[in-house]
Amino acid sequence: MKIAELELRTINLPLVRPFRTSFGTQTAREVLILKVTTSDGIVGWSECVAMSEPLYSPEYVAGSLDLMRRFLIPTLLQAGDISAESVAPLLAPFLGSPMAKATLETALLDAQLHIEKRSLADFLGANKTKIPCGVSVGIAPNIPQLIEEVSGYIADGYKRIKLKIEPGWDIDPVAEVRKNWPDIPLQVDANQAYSRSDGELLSKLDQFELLLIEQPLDEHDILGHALLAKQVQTPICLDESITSLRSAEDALALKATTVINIKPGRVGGYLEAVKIHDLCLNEGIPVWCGGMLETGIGRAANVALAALPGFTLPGDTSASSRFYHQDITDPFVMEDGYLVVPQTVGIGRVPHLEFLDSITSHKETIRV
Ligand code: NPG
Repeated sequence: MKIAELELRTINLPLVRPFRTSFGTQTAREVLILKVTTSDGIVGWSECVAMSEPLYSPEYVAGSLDLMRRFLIPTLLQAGDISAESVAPLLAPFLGSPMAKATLETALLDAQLHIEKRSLADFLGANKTKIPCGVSVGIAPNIPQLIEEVSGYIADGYKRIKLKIEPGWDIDPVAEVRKNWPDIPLQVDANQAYSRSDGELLSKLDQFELLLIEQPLDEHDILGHALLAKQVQTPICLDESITSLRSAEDALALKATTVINIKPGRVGGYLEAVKIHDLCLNEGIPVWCGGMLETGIGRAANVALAALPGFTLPGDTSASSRFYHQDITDPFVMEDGYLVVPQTVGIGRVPHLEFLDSITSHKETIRV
């Protein structure tokens, strides 16, 4: 496959409600969208999960754009005839930036699967046609508002609730949600907000029979997570710390994690995500698919990944309406707590161009 044209654009989508985490509050999502056209006129789409600011990871939208246009895209163009599988090795000399690299690999994979007339779900090895959905609930202004928000999601049919926590917003909100819904699968996500000395505090969460505590400590503190895992009974799940197959192997070997959140953008793409899935499946480690407020483009690909056999826990693969009044693609609509896995060619969704244009703040085209 030869690239003929790349179109990079940034869009802005308002969120249905503010989303507060320990690293900040989002009220809108700025997204970098990539369209690749091959020399045969085949099109592939992807989105970059980097946020506007480097608060969750070092990557951010303007930085990803710069990196892609300055280094990554020229390297792929210089390579000539390429496949999705050749993207990661070609871009390996450029350090870091898994999200930008994943964006290029995914758009090329979408195009490649259109050429092969194959769905992403089939290509990745999915064995399910629908997947159970979880929902991630931001830090609320107070407990009554949290309960009201969670009630809405339970009424919608979500099968698992994830509560964002931080110091000062942990034991009490979790206790209250557990009291209201004694049987709902429940987990918490700290986004690195705690420190090694918080073991005793976090062990107070054990009484609520949570599925897991996600990323309590700094992403680089693998030893700290291993020590914490001995102090708390609730399984520890790593998110930010897992940036590659190698880091997953290390964290498992060091017993720093017994569950893994796989986010394709964070690990450099869907091909690396499948390798982590395969490792975990072999080792009996449950995995689930994380989310980063994706539009229908990224969501479609995540839903395909979440249909692989090792994804035994519901992911942050919510309906489009969890975050957006209007998605840029046909929306993902939940039925009885499930989303249907796209079975059409490629990632299975294309943007609605008129709407996409109406929310585009920047667009540039690179022609070969
Ligand atoms: O369902 O898309 C979703 C959001 C799930 O909580 C969620 N994502 O830390 O996992 C996270 C968090 C996140 C959001 C991370 C935005 C980075 C950016």
